Amino acid sequence: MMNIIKGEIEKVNWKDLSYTEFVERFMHKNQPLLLAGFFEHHNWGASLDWVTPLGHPNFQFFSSNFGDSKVQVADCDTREFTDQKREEMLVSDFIGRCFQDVEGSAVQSSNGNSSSNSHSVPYLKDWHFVKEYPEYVAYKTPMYFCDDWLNMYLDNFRMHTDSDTYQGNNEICCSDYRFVYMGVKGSWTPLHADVFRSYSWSANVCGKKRWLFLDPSQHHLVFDRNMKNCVYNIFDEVSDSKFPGFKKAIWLECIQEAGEIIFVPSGWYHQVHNLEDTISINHNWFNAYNLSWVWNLLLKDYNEAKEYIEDIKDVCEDFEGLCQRNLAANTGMNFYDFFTFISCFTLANMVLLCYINGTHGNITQISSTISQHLLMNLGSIRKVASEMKDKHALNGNRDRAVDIMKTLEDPRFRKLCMDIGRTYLMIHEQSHLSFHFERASLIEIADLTVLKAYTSSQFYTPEDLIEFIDNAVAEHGNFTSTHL
Ligand SMILES: O=C(O)CCC(=O)C(=O)O
Repeated sequence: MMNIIKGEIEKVNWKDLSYTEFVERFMHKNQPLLLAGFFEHHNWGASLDWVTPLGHPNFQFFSSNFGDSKVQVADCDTREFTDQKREEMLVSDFIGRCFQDVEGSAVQSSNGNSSSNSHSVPYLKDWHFVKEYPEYVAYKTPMYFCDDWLNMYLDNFRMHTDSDTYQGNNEICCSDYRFVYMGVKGSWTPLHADVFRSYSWSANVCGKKRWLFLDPSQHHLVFDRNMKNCVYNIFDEVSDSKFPGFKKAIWLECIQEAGEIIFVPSGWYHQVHNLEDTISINHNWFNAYNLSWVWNLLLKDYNEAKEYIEDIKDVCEDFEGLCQRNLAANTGMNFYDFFTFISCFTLANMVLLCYINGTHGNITQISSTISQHLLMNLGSIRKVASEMKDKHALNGNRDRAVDIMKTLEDPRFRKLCMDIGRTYLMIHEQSHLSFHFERASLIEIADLTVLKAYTSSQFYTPEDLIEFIDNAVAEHGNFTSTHL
C-alpha cells in the first residue's frame, strides 16, 4: 500500500515571482512549483472557448471545431508494457466515449482513480494542438517557460538527422512537445519521468488534478533490483520482494486547481490523477539549466541499447550505427541528433552575442543581461560537450558533420536565431530593442566573417565544439557561471 506523503509542493502567486527568481529558486535548483493566479491576469482563448460557464470542459466546442482531428486516447484501466494501452481515434469519438462513460457507473476511490466500471476510462493525451491549429491562438506560453530550446528547434528543424529513423513515425508525432490533455474524472497517468528528462509545465484550463512527486535522489526506490522495471501505479499493492525500496519512498503531493500551473523539474518521477473532468496544456522543454540531464539520459539509454544487442556485435557490420538507430527509436534522439542540436545552439548563441556586441558596442545594462544569458548558455553547452568527450561519444566520427557556413546561411537557422533573440528580449524585459532586432539583416545579425575565423569549417566531434566555443568566447567575453 501507499507509503509516506511527506509534504506539499511550494505554491507561489505569479505576481510574487520574477523571472530571475523563478530561475534561481526553481529551474536552477530543479524544484517543483505550483504557480497560482496566472490565469486571472492573462486572457487565454482556451479559458473562454474550452470551458462552459459552470467550469466544465466544453465538449460541444471541441466536437464542432476540432472533431475530425485524430488523437491518441489512453484506456486508463489497461496497462500495456510501461504505459496505458492507447488507441487512435477522432476527437468526436473520444467525446462520445466520455459521455458513454458518464452514463456508465464509474466509482471513485480515495486516490482519485476509478474502479469497478464496465466502461474503460478514456484519456486524450499528447495532442499536438498548436502544431495542428497554428492559426487558432488558444494560449501563450507563460514567460517563465519560454526559454525552450526543444520547441524552438523543432519549429525550424527536424530532430532526426538520419531519415531512416522517421519510418513508422508520422510527421506530427515528433514535430513538437506542446500538448493538450483531456480526461474525465478518474482518468490518470502512471508513474513516470518525462521524455528526455526535460522540464514540463502543465496548466489546468479547467478541472482539478492530484500530483504525486518523487525527488530524483530517490528514484531508485521505485525500481526493481536490476533498475529495469519501474512501479506502475503507486496506489497498487506493490510487491516488497520485487521493489524492496518502495515503502521508503517519500512523496510530495499537490492538488492543482483550475487556472493553476505546475512546473515539473527534470527527472522527478510523478503520477497524476484527474479529480474532475479536466483539460490541461502541457509542454516539455529543456535549456542550459537541464541540458546535462538530457545528455545523461542519452548516455544511459545508449549503454542499455548496446548491452541489449551485445551478442550480435561480432556479426554486425555497423554495430555502432545500429545502437544509434535503436537509441533514436527508443529515446527520441541519438548522439548525432543531440550533437547537431547543441552545435546549432552554439552557433545561434554566438550569432546573437556578436550581434549584441556589434550593435551595442558599449554594452548597456540592458544588453549585458542578454549577453550574460548567451554566455551562460555557451558555458552549459561546453560542459555537456566536455562530458561527451570524456565518454568518447562520436569519437573519430568523420561521416556526419555540422557544416558551419551552411548552417549560418540556412534560412531555418536564421529564423531560429530570431526566435531565440525575440524570446530573450521578452523574458529580460528589453522589448524596446526589438525594433532594431526585427529589422536587422542576416549580415548584421550573423557577422559571418567574424564567426568563420574561429575554427575549422565543420563540427565532427565534441572537441571541435569545445575549441570553437573557447575561441569565440575568448573574443566575446567570459562565461558567466552565475547559474551553473
Ligand atoms: O496530466 C497528466 O495526466 C500527466 C501530465 C504529465 O505527466 C506531465 O506533465 O509530465
